[in-house]
Amino acid sequence: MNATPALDVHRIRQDFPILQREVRPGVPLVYLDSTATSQKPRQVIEAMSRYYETTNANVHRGIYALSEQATEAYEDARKKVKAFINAASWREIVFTRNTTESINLVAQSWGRSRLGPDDAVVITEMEHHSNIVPWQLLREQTGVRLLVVPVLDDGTLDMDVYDRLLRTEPVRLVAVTHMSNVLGTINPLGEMVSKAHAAGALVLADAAQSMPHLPVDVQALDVDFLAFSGHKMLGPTGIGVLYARRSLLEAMPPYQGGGDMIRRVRLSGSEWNELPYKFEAGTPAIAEGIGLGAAVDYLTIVGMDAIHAYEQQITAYALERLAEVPGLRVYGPDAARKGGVAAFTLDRLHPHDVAQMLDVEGVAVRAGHHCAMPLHERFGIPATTRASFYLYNTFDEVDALIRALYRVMQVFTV
Ligand code: 7TS
Repeated sequence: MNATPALDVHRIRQDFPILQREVRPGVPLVYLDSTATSQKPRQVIEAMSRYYETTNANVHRGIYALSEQATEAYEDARKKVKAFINAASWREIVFTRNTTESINLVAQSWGRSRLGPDDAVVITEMEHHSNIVPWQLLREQTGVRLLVVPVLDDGTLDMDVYDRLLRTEPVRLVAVTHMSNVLGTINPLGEMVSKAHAAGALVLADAAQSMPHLPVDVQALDVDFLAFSGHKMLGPTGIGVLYARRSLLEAMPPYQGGGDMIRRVRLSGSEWNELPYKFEAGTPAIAEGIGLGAAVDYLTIVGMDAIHAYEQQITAYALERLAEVPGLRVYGPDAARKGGVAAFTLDRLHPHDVAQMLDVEGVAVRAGHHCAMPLHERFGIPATTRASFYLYNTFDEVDALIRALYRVMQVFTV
């Protein structure tokens, strides 16, 4: 028996003001681009407005009540994130701007102080540019080697190559996406971590796509670093998270210097603040942190198991309907092994034309390389059209996508 409670999608939709709007008069919005950024529920928008209307002050500074309340609200959000990912301590939750900044922090602080030409970092062919380019920059700075796990035709990682690299190369870090933003592939992160640890390597997981859609438990996964963005998980832009094991953070040098990250500054030298503030220079994104806390509350009440189960159902339905469309090819594994993403090509039609025509019908999808150019190159295509699903999407919206695709084909074959 499946004990997971079903989602009441129609009730959930009532919480998202933007989903009530029409793109043009008479054309309702069908938002299928949550992989790029999710929509925000009223609870998140209101938490941020309430902060500005009632509590706005700088944090960690004031002696006065307002600043103390602002600090409490902001630090409360950090504790919510800690509980959401089951970190051992709130001191392991570093607030950043987004996934990209979290990964750059690890590369520039941990990587730059520890890696050299005799070391290797392993990435994969399915990474977002934000988990490729920081390591290329690090390679230019330190001479560290960058090794790549290929993607198989079915959109999964070549685990034989992964095993071989760990066996034969001086791998110090594996930087891998938990879930692909194009193929939707959910990688076997727990297994990859235990293999990496056995070989003496650490693991950084890019959880930009998994955190919004799957239950993620950093202690169960035993992962060393984990990066994600607030804006893809119902929260605002401008706030992201780096989780790292406390012992690693303790040993790492600061990433940026400035206010808040110091304990004492003398002109001859400075001492660093305690965790996590050592990595949070300058006035942080206070309202955004509070908004992320509200998003975490929202996801927790709905339940990550329920969200994941619903997304598997709607994705299976979408893949089934897309398979009916002549000349359409979806990339990535079957619904059981992927999250709510369907990136596809249509014979003889350019993905940008497809996305533009879908927009006429009110269907918002993204077209392009989705910041994963090496992955598109691997499949020999310059671009895909990508539809993605979240807890507020309905089966009717999948039908609207399919109807719109048939109209696109009619227009282009006349
Ligand atoms: N990693 C993955 C797997 C992603 O999907 C993205 C964003 C990022 C990192 C970077 O996140 P950011 O918040 O730092 O920008 N992915 C997408 C996308 O697929 N379409 O737009 C952004």
